[in-house]
Amino acid sequence: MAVRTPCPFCAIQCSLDVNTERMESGPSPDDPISQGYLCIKGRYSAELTRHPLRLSAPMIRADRNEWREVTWDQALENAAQRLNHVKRQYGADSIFVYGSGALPNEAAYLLGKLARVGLGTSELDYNGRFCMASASYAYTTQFGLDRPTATVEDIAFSDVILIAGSNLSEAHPMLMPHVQKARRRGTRLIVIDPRKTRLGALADIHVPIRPGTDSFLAWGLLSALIEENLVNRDFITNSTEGYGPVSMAAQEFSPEAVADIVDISAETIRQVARLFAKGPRSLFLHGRGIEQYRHGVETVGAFLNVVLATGQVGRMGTGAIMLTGQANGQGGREMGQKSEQLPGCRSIDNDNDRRHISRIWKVNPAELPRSGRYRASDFVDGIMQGDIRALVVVGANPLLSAPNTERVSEALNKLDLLIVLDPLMTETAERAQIVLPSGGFGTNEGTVTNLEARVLAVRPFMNSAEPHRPDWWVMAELGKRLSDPSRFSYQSSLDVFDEIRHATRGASADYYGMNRDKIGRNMPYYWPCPLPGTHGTMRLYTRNFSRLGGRALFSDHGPALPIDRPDEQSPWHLLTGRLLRHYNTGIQTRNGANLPHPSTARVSIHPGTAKRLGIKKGDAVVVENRRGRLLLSAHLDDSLRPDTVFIPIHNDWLTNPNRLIPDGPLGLAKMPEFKHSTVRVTPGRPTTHAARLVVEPIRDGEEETYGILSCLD
Ligand SMILES: Nc1nc2c(c(=O)[nH]1)N[C@H]1C(S)=C(S)[C@@H](COP(=O)(O)OP(=O)(O)OC[C@H]3O[C@@H](n4cnc5c(=O)[nH]c(N)nc54)[C@H](O)[C@@H]3O)O[C@H]1N2
Ligand SMILES: Nc1nc2c(c(=O)[nH]1)N[C@H]1C(S)=C(S)[C@@H](COP(=O)(O)OP(=O)(O)OC[C@H]3O[C@@H](n4cnc5c(=O)[nH]c(N)nc54)[C@H](O)[C@@H]3O)O[C@H]1N2
Ligand code: SF4
Ligand SMILES: [Mo]
Repeated sequence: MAVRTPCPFCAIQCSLDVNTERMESGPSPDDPISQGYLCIKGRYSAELTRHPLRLSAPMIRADRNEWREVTWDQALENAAQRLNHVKRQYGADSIFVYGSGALPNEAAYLLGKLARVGLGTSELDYNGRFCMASASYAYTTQFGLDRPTATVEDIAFSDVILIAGSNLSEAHPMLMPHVQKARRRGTRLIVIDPRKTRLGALADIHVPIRPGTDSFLAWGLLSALIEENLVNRDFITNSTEGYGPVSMAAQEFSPEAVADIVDISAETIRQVARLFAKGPRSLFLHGRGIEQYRHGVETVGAFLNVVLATGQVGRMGTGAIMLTGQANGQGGREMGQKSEQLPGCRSIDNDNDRRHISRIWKVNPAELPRSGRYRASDFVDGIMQGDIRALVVVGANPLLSAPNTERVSEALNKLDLLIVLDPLMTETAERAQIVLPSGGFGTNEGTVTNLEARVLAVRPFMNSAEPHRPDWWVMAELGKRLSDPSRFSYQSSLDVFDEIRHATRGASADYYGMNRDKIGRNMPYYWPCPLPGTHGTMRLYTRNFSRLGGRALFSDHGPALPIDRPDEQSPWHLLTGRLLRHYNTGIQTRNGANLPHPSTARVSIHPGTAKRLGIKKGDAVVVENRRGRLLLSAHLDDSLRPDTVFIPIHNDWLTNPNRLIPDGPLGLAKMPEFKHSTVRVTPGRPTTHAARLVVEPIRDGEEETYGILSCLD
């Protein structure tokens, strides 16, 4: 039997047909994006159902004692009792709930309700803080909605594609055929990335920018547009506001003035500006490479200024696409697990929004908590200061994914109570007192919203006798035990979706008009979808923007440099990012049974730099700064700038680059500066057995093009 469900990995959400006898994933041939192909992660996704770390039952333990397998009823009772105990002792706000963009919409929605109604805590946030927070902030303030303006279909219709800070061929591989299709039509490709990735190698212009300086580049582009009279005056006058002061400020950042800062010639900057303005249809795509900086909001904002100044939005083949990362990174951020938001991207401070949600949740608006003091990016401070005593982590592995991991580890050890909901025994779960086998591929059910804001049905296919339960069910069961049970009685995930429709009615992320039966029959729905009988809006802003008054806003935030700067102690830029075959903290892919996973415990160094440092391919290398020290294997890579090294984020506890990443200061969106730090690199000597294993030579031959596999033969 084949069950149709989306891929458990990236936000493209390619549809899979899972053969449940052979337990194998194949592509759904009629999927509009993947069209009969899959990347290697999707192809081998069914490995997750036989993952060696898959939990076999709910587990509890007293403090550091041995784990004990228990029934669901015992586990839920125990969780509720221990949470209530912490709440009685230290107050509701001593409990921090940490959600995830891996959760389906129903689970993300109920997680927010569980925190705010079940526990009554204001301390709620999710791992999307690490992912989409900068882009969300910029799109919401400048355009009005937290969503890309265009869809994947627009890629093939554009004449110029500008891509900044995205490793598309590894992180969103199934978009590559769409870029290739455009290229065959003659579309020009510009890629801004300090590394010449495979996408960069394809580009007409690759811009190997100095890390962390993209905001200067974007202001330089705007300045060139103004100076060369390439701005779209009609569009600016009719559809935007705030241009006057921004155009004045731009004069300071001419291509010549920023060239040294960004380490790109003024002529290249002008060339990029001209191409983008002339289009005729230009599209801007971006990933975490420009967003995961303290000034991510400012940088995205400066690029959106370029889109607005040239009027490249609202027509087919134009617009701005933030390349959302996690499976439900889009839905996850509009369902109300974000500290400052209620479902539908409603504001937790807006009285009308509070009244609307209070009515749906049957609580008094005055009782609805407000935004907490801490976010996913600084909950560690809350624990260290004794404000947070209990942590509930659902669908995330913050011990590896949060910055400054040594401090995260110290904080987890300080907690009175840690509860983790995950299909796998993660590094974070190993520190917990209660671990619940919740959700994940094959178990979960509900809906997800992909990077186009298109809603898809998630279907379970595992044997119902196994101990894993869908996340929505676990939230509802916990909710019933923590507060008035009637607030959490749902017969199925369909009931939860129905509540989501009403909760988001009239909000910016409006799901009210969607029909759950039809989503189940694979009909496409995009939000905003306010009217039943319609299918929502694919391409936004064809007439007006969604801000009050209908105009887009130019961002007046000036450019800024990264937190860490190279000096004698730490002369090299460190970049972090992804590899094709692995996923995020690697918990799902490092330990896979059959997937041929290369070692990730490596640091990529430019061959010239390696030579200067006396380092050869496969040598043990120490990469360190004042925050920590890693022993890695040297990987020589001439796609890097000579002043830059790169470490993948998928590594285990000992080799994880987040040991070196600053955990503050945080910027407007409270995004840590994940992409960058500065380090010293020296030849190392493996002294322990564990270290010798780490520096095993890297296998070659892992380079099939973008890992895209034809799976229909
Ligand atoms: N294979 C795979 N795919 C994934 C994931 C995965 O773990 N593995 N994770 C998913 C998730 S959650 C996310 S968020 C996305 C992330 O998708 P991407 O953002 O595309 O991936 P990253 O590798 O994090 O970073 C992208 C690029 O930013 C560049 N970069 C670093 N610093 C700078 C800078 O200062 N300026 C510029 N212009 N570029 C810079 C890096 O060199 C890198 O090539 O991928 C999703 N897809
Ligand atoms: N230095 C550095 N650090 C980074 C980044 C970077 O580029 N550089 N990127 C950041 C980004 S963009 C992200 S998104 C984060 C990711 O950080 P995390 O989310 O902490 O990392 P994952 O490995 O994706 O962990 C997801 C967990 O959710 C579980 N899971 C999957 N599906 C389900 C489900 O349906 N239900 C439940 N309950 N659990 C589920 C998986 O088994 C896994 O344990 O890392 C951030 N950290
Ligand atoms: S591109 Fe690969 S990882 Fe992303 S959804 Fe498609 S198959 Fe899954
Ligand atoms: Mo992400």
